[in-house]
Amino acid sequence: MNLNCHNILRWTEAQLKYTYDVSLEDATPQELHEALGQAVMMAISDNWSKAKKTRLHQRKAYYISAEYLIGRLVYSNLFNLGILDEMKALFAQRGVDLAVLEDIEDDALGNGGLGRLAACFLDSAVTTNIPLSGYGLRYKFGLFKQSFDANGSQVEKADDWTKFGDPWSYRRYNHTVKIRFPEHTVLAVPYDVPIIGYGTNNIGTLRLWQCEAENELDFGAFNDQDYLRALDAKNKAEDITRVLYPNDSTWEGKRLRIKQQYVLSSASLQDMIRTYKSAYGNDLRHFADHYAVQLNDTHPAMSIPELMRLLMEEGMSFDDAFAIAQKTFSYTNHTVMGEALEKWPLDLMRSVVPEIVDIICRIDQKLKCEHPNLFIVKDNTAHMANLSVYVGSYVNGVAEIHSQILKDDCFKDWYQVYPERFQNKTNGITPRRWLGLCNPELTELISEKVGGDFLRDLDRIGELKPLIDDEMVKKFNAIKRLKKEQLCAVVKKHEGVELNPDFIFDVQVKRLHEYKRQLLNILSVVDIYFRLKEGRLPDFRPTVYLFGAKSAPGYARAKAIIRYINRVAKLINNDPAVADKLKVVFVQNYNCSYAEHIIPAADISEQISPAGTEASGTGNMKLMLNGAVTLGTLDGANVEIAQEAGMDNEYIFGHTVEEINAARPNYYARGIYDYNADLRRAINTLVDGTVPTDGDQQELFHALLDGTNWHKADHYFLLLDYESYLEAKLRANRDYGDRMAFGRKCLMNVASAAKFSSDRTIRQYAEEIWHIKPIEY
Ligand code: 26W
Repeated sequence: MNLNCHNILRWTEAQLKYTYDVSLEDATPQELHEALGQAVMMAISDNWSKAKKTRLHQRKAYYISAEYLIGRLVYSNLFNLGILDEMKALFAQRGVDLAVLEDIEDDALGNGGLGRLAACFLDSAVTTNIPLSGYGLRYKFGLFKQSFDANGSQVEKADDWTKFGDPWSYRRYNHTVKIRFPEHTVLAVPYDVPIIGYGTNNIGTLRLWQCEAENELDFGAFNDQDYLRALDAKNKAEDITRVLYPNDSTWEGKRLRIKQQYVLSSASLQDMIRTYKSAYGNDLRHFADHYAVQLNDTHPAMSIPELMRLLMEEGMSFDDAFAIAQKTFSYTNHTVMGEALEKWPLDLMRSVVPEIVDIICRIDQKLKCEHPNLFIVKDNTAHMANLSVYVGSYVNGVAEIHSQILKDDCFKDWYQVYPERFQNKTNGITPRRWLGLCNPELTELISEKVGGDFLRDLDRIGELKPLIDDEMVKKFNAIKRLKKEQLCAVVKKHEGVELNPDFIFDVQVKRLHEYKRQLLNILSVVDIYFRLKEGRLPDFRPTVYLFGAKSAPGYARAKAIIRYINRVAKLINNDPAVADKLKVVFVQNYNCSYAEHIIPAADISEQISPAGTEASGTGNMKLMLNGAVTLGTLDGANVEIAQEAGMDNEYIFGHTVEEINAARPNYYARGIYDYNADLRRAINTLVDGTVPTDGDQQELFHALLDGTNWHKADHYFLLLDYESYLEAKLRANRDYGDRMAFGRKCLMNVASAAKFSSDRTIRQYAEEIWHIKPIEY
């Protein structure tokens, strides 16, 4: 794109003048962000409308997702436009350091992996010119902001992300649609976010729906001085998109959640039908010839009956509507955790979306006629995953091992009837944000070697492999050291903790969940701490263990784990005996922007879920691309990471899926506890007072060793994998001592990361699921 940076600077100044009456020099970071955002929106507007016109008559795909974890847009947009450095220089000439925009908060309309994947997919689709648009919800409050109190407990605060405005979207009131519920009709108002591709004129669209009332004020009530009732309709409508549900992988059958899901589904389908009619006329029988729709997990699965409802409303028969829906939709599964699968009680659902329930029941009857052993409705409960497999073209998992588990376990009966529907699409990440933007130093080093613009074609990064020599390893190590220094400054600023950039940076950043086993990590750190004090680890290389994670606010055990890690950190960081060897830091409010600082600085990437639990993981890919070695199990995409980089370049440990399944029936965690004295000492700190607690770690202790009524002891096999975990962790620590050999492993990871570009993933969706081709712009 040919953008004039001087114009953008001038427009920014003009915006500042007439919206805030401030000069460039005096503007706050928020004012500058607003104005610069608006200037960039102006600069891209022609290309955006051209791209929309070009797409209108092409077969295209829609991604429907309840979550988009976009992160901060200002730097990535300038980066993708190819003007980040020039704009920085121009502003610098005027005495303004664009680094002040680090204060701008993220767009955090997602919880974790599933939402971040959706954001990476949009970036990749636009960059590769694949016609894909996104639909989502514009929550007033995104994922909560996290801090820790003096006890080390998580405290949540509302994320009012638009309080200073939102320069990166346009409100398109003229495309507002109505959503009908038995007790009220609400408006869904679209906000369009441009998705700016890298090295292309193409610009995509993410359309986010916001609920509003038809009539904001009841004047009758107002006249009666009943001001609360006067605003009743407004509040009830706005409640629907008020807040992102902060649960990551635990399912809750809440009324408001059904409403959210229905608004997302109905608004998006109505909008598609409007677009379809404007391009192809009123005959909807060819809907599926022109559009494919991808369901990001089952959160938007009501789209299936909703499309059928809309088609039948236009006079189509049930069978014809069914056939079109089946051709239109495909479904991606993102988890095998039973507690995450959406199962709506029919009565609850009927009270919110009665017509949708009727259609689901008809679909279920049809299914049971064809295949009496399969079901969508059972015990008066609708199983949304089954609905999505039945009324869809394809279902896919997100890493090879996960897709296999779907066929063997979760959807075994379905796989027998519809084997041709099951696919795999291994996840990916956008190399623009996760290398180009967050690690320009490493990007430059790679560019010098392989030349050209490898960020558009990550396959080329593989050309590094034969070029890795001592000189390159030295340069890589120097860059890693620089990224650690930069991270140290950020951690100092946000946590008040001083870290040493000469330490090994061992990193576990992801949502807090028992299955992700942050507790296993910290128990090994406690064990290492004791051993160091006993002089049993003479060659131990100084290491900082860095954690970043949010817990669902209602997830008591996850919160107890956060408290425990924070208290261990306090104990260790205040013990002068290990001050030059060991540090533990749990950063607050881990989010996209924090990740962009942490990931480039990491040496060791902790990916330690028991095999068969993490569907894929994508943080593992980001860390690999930035040259960290994986300390991980054979789970999710770790399997493919080790395949690509070679087992010798990772630290793989623990039981395989098969071994865990074999161990499960007779698993006895206490036997390992009794046998392994070092592990026992570490686990005992949950209850023996070595680590100050207020009794709330007692429950963790019992869950590990005794179990509860509903779970067997140590449900996630921490004790089973402990020995091989510690062995691998200490081996990595020892290997780090040979700086050249270790740096070579790191570089082999960088050079082997091509497969994990989301450009590759999105091309596979386009070819193998949506059957669409890139467009010329
Ligand atoms: C309804 C409650 C709920 C909320 C979120 C259920 C399930 C989810 C998501 C499916 C959880 C999620 O984010 N899954 C992650 O998806 C990533 C992208 O595919 C994978 O890399 C992670 O392994 C998976 O945990």
